[in-house]
Amino acid sequence: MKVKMILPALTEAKSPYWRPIKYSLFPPLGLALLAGYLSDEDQVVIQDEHVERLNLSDRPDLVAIEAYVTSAYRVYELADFYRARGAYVCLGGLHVTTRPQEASLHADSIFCGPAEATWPAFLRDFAQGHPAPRYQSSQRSLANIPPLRRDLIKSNRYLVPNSLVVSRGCPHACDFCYKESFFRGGKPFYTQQVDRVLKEIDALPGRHLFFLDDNLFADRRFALSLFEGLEGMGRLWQAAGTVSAAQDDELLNRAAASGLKSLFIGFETLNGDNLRQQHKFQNLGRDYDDVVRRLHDRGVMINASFVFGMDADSPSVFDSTAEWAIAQGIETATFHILTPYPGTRLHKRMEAEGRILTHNWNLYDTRHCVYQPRNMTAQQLEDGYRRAYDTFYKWSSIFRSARVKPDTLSALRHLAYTGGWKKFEFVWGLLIKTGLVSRTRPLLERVLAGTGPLRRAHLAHACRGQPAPT
Ligand code: B12
Repeated sequence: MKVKMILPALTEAKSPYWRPIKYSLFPPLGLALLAGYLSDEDQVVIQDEHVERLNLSDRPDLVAIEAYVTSAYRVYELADFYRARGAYVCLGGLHVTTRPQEASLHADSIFCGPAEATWPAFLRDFAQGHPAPRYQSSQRSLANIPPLRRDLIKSNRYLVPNSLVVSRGCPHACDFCYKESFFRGGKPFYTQQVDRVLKEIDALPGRHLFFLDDNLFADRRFALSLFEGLEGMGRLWQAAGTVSAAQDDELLNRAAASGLKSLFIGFETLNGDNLRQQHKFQNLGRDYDDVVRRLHDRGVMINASFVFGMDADSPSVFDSTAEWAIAQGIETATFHILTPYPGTRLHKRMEAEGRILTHNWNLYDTRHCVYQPRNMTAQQLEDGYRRAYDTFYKWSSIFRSARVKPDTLSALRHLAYTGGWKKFEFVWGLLIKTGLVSRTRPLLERVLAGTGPLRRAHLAHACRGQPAPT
């Protein structure tokens, strides 16, 4: 059987928000996992529209498409196209789970929730000629998943092909998060076995790893045992965690010792009323300055995530948040406009209050305001969001931030990492177009590790003014 798996892209390349490097980071792991359930006789292709033009002249028997909220219309367009060509079309992923009726108009079968149990069930039904129109996940386990079909990923098109997901979900339940609806009807958080994860890591080339888990630190025992296993493997890794994990000395020390170099943290807001309203209790009362200090003291860079537009935000929130992040020496920041994703408690509340301004899913990309904010206009929110980005990433801010670092090596690493990520868009664009993006991986590893030219410059700086060794 010919099987085609597609990760469609969110918007047309003309969009002012299209950053080639952002979309050339990670391969579609969900699809590579689902491909692992197919038989050896099947001919399988995975295409990711973020990094390649789709081949639409093929005639697959079975098409599996992943839908995020922002790619929904493109997903439906592709699904209709392949159904018209006679293929059997399956749709799954986050948006399908939250809008099953909408998705089922374009699919032969839809899949709600994680598909580790439902996809193999469907494959059996399909082989027997009686597939169901809808599969709803209820069993949740990663114990018997097949190895990811990394051989189907065109790894030279990604900066970080060594990305992994070793858990699903998160034990917390914040109002704005997709998790609530996606994991409904089963366990909301579960992990792989550590031994399996370490085996998978062992087979990955290079040094760099990126864990895409929502919260790698959520199960303390699992995390400690993973970090213990990673120690001595010579890896450099990045992941996402919470402020509470950063305040857990043992966890953080172990993570740093095993190669943690940069952590994505959902600070979300500097305002406690906002945290309470969104039920993000795990951040309440935490000293954010202390979180930053602890990570920086251990040489861990920070990607701080903030959400603008919660009900306690006023128009001053943009400047004060960006200013805090710069003054703290935070390396990269991701700002978002609060987005009531369908299926979330936030969406329900906004709908009940009559505050949803549009159901155009293209705009649910955290860069547009799709609801009526409480203390400002939608325009003020969008303008302020862009201003926060401009302020945070202007060269003077980057230098100011680098200056608060305790030593020259960290300051140089800050300049290289932040500048490299945001200030050379045209170079990234060129590297991606010419297929050379994967060649920059060794450079990324050096920046993360603080070795090579960075260490030499640091030593030169440290030795300046001292008598030459005799
Ligand atoms: C990596 C990532 C990206 C990467 C690339 C995505 C990729 N290569 O897969 C990049 C950087 C490009 C990206 C971009 C964006 N992302 Co993103 N991303 C993620 C992240 C962190 C991990 C995805 C992942 O690998 N998950 C692990 C795999 C195993 O799970 P999975 O993909 O969901 O697949 C499982 C099931 O969904 C199901 N399944 C999925 N598809 C299908 C299809 C079929 C047929 C079947 C049977 C089953 C099935 O089976 C899999 C196994 O259970 C998630 C958060 C998360 N934890 O999922 C956010 C997330 C998916 N992103 C999100 C968003 C908002 C965006 C952006 C809009 C951000 C932006 N402003 O640009 C864009 C939109 C991209 C688009 N195409 O529309 C949201 C989506 C919200 C929503 N309701 O749709 C998430 C959930 C983050 C969040 N917490 O809000 N993203």
